Amino acid sequence: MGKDGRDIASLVCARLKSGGRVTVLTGAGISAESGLATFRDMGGLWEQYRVEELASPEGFARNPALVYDFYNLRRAQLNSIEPNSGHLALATLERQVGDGFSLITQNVDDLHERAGSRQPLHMHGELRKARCQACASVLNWPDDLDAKSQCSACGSHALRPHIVWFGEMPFHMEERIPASLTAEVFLSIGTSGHVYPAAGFVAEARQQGALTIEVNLEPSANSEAFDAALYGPAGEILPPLVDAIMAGLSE
Ligand code: BV8
Repeated sequence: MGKDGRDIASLVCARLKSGGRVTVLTGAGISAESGLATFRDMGGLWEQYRVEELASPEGFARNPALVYDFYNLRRAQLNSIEPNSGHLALATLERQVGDGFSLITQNVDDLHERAGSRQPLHMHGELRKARCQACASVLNWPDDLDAKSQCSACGSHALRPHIVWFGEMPFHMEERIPASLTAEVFLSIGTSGHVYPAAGFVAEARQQGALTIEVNLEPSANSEAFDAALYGPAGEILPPLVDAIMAGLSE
């Protein structure tokens, strides 16, 4: 890790040593090295589909079978991929920092959990869950979902992917995300900064005095809001960065 990385690690340590908390926001980029397609990069999922047809209530109402299939395809992908070193490094940092650590993810995969993160805030929902439109129950759903799938709570056949679509309110916006944006360090990883309200979190954290850091392949759409940045694959950047932070905390 170069000088920039070491400098950033020491800045983070200085904040954490004085009792500071750290909030991490992740996007599709942290799962890219596990083999999950990102939305915007070459071959990104949205290039193959029009997003309005898929990730929106209107698209689901218009063609539920297409939307069920889109999520069934992505859910099935989860069975053949593993968390990568970026997910694992974040879980290590979480164990070190303890209660002062919050993880907000835009991702709907379960790779953070499988890497050992205890309770990521899935603001855009989760692929391996279904939600009943009749009784609002949220059910674990690791397999294919379709119009014939039955709710185990109320017996209806009105299950949808437990995913936040465009135009829908993201989860945890009332209390847990605002609380986590008061942290002293805000670390954004693998997100292009296009999708709101997530893309606005860095400005909120900065306004509250956070040290803001971006780790991404290239500058995101909101890169000017970050105090510092490390560009490259998260799976290569995060392990040495977390190691340097841990070393600094143990001095
Ligand atoms: C809402 C679930 C109201 C679905 C998703 C006009 C202007 C501004 C905003 C809007 C607008 N018109 C409409 C809006 C609002 C809209 C929005 O932001 N639209 C955008 C497209 C303009 N937002 C909404 O509708 C949201 N709801 O606003 O409700 C509201 C608001 C506030 C409070 C109350 C109510 C709902 C948005 C949620 C939509 N659902 N996901 C699904 O997954 O199928 S979003 C979806 O997009 C994914 O969750 C994904 O996370 C996200 C894409 O963003 P990224 O994660 O950043 O992924 P991306 O591919 O874009 O970038 C990856 C980055 O990683 C790249 O920069 C790449 O360089 C980098 N990378 C790649 N490999 C690596 C890497 N980095 C490091 N290492 C690597 N190896």
